Amino acid sequence: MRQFDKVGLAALFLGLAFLCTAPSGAGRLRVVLDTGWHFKQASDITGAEQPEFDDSNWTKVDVPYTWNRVGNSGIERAPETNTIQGAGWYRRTFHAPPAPPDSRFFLQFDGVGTIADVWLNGHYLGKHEGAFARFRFDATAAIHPAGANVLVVKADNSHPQPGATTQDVIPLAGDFFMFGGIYRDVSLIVTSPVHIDMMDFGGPGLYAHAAKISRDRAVVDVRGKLVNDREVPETLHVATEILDGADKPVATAPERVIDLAGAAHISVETTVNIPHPRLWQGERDPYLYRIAMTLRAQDGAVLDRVVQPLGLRTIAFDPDKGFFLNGRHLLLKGVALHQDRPIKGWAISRADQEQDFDILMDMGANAVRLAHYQHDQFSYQLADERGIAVWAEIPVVSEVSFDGSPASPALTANAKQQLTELIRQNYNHPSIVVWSVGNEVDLIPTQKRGPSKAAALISALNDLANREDPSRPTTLADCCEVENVPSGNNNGTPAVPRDVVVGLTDVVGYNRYFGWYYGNAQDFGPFLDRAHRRHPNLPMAVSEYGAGAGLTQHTDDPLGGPINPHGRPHPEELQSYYHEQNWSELKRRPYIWGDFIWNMFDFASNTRQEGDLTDINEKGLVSYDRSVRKDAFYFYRANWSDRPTLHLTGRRYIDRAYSVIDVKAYSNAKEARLQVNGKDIGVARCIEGICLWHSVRLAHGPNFVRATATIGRREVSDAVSWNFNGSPGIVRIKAGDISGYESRDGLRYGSDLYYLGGDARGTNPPDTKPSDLRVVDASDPDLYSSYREGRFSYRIPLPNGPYKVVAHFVEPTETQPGARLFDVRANGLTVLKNFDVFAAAGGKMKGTKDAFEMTVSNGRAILEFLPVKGEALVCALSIEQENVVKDH
Ligand code: GCB
Repeated sequence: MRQFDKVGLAALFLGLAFLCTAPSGAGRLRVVLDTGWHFKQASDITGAEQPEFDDSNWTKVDVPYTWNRVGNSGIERAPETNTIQGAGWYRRTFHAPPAPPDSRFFLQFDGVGTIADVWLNGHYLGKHEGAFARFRFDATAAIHPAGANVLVVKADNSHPQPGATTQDVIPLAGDFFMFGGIYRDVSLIVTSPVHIDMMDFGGPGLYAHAAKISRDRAVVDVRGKLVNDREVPETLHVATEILDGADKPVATAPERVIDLAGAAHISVETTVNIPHPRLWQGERDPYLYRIAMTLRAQDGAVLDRVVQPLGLRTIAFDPDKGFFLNGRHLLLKGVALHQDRPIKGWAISRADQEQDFDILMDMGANAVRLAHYQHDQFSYQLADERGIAVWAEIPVVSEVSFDGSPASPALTANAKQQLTELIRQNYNHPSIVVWSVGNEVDLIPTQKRGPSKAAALISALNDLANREDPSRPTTLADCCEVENVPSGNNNGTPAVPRDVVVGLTDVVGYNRYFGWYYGNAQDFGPFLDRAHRRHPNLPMAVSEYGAGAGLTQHTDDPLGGPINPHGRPHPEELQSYYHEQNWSELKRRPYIWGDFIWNMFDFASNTRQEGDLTDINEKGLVSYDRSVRKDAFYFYRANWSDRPTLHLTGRRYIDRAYSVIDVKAYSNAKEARLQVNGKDIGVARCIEGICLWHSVRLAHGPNFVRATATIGRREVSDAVSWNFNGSPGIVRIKAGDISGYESRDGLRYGSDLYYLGGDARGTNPPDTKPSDLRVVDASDPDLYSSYREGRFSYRIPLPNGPYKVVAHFVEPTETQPGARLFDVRANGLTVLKNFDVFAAAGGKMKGTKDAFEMTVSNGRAILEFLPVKGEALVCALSIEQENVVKDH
């Protein structure tokens, strides 16, 4: 077992709350500078950094504020969309608070995308490169302590490309939009000239780690970085104490008296023993202490004080048994989060972050991957307070250069800076269990290209993370480790090692999308087993898996037809099916230390035109605006949470194509009962969270569907309303199609259903470019765009009686008559013999149809498609009872 952080000790930067209220002379003072900014989006504005510059015609904004607006519902891009990546200027005037004459003034930015240049009163304070970390500038020399100050920030989120300002700033790529601007708080912090280091990569300057925890006591090692910004030496009294959850001091270190030279830095290390410690136990008991370091002058005056929360816990990762918190196994049921919302972009509030945590916890998640970069401090604080384990990461995403070469020295330096910021600023959060140093970078060496592009950078970052924080393991999220590639090589085949993730980081995560981008969900488990066998000593997580879902797109059978993962449509029911299948693979593998769903929420990505949305990656289990929890959310709630859950699926699929359907609910009940229009349909057992009622009949018109169950002693119910506007005596099926189709003559064909065998195919692969589409020669070409092929049958529930069947065909591949021949049988009688689509249609890619009669006697029409030569196929079926009232 890899034991990390024998005792993890943490403190959260709660100091700010304290600072706001701290009187001058008794520590620090923080003034929030969020209001009253003037903003203009423009690349270069001559003189804008000068105090006298006239910004009266700029837009008045409060920060957090981004000019970008990305992602909307509907398949057209909304006119308000703003994806401009370049510079945006922010200016405001403020008055410094009254402070003693030798005070130090620091400007603190909690997040500016992507590069910030800052001027105060026309003096250039500096540049910060990196969109996600907090940074500070010492503004003492530039500030007017008694007068007006003009603060100017140029934020630049230029798209990274060779020659761009951002060319050496991570991330170079990524499936998320990089919003620009001051999107988190800005503040002025006033300290005494002797302070706990304000310039330590944005970190608190106070770092704590419990070296030992036993039932009787925890031994906490504390390091404070102290700075004397005066030229003269200062004698300091340094007090370190630990406060319990009720703010009562429970332990103190012996006071240290330190002579700090003028203009000097010093690191003070001390130990505090906490008697009978109470552990941070994740959700069970996320108990937090606080650690406080106070600097006093000889006369007793408080010079500075920093307070940080502190959680005591151990973490360990076992390659065979998974994750352990305080020696107890804990399955990390995780979700990944981005930090954006509609309209606000990255400029989100604390309430937004709280809502996100409320939602993920309601689902039963106990772990979160704060992807793909450092999030707001408040999110890590929430994770501490609520007992949610965190995967924290820096944005080394996909690319480390533009031309396939290894990372440049400048990019490496920037990645190191961002990693140092991430770790120092978040070191004290007990919730963080891993530092991730890369996502989906190219780790595969090839003979052609030489050594892997990213391995050197990843190794360097790994070493840095281990030095900065030996108490937590490093990880990476791998996309691309290849297995079973022939080792080379006398025929030019590149030799690809199969263990590229080994030896780079302490533990690893796999991003894999079996059943979405490739393969089947059922391949996932065997893939993981093979990886586990290849890397028996490497603790493994699943760092991403997920599927898209359009809330207005539906299917009666998620396997009815292929989809384009990069396109439209993405029926909601397919996402549910994907997660059912994937989770069933993952839950059976105890060696996995954590599973992280991609993603908890839809998020902005302006390369995506998918599902029914624009510029949004819709793999979220919850909509971008957080208002809709998709069905798959409740699948996890039923499986992950103890909260009573009963949820009928397909609730947004209101206007139904078929009158006989399977009804499904997600529940953590043992069984549930279903009623349709007041009629009892019966009880279904709920297996692995899924309760299923087969062949439920809907009436013409509105149907009120209600499920009930008892969970514990609680009665729970859920209800949906579905319309079936067709007739029970008419079934129209678009074979091989996941969505269904309304024909040019206004007839509704449902998604492929009631079939047994065969494969769903299209006349064009789902990802064909519009310009390359092959169009079927027919009066309604799209009716022929998909087909079921092979040896297959349809068993269609229908009232008894005589029927007329129309079957539509196309020959998509064969180029001559006689190449494909098949029979069609209707309830045992051959209705088409040696049918040759090519011959009947008069060529390839031409639509043709055939009609025949059949009689349904046992409540079922059975149509069999039996190959004689090649495979049988059919594009669409229309089965209509003779003399039925036609209303669709
Ligand atoms: C990945 C990436 C993530 C993408 C995701 C997707 O593997 O790490 O950034 O958003 O796939 O949806 O394709």
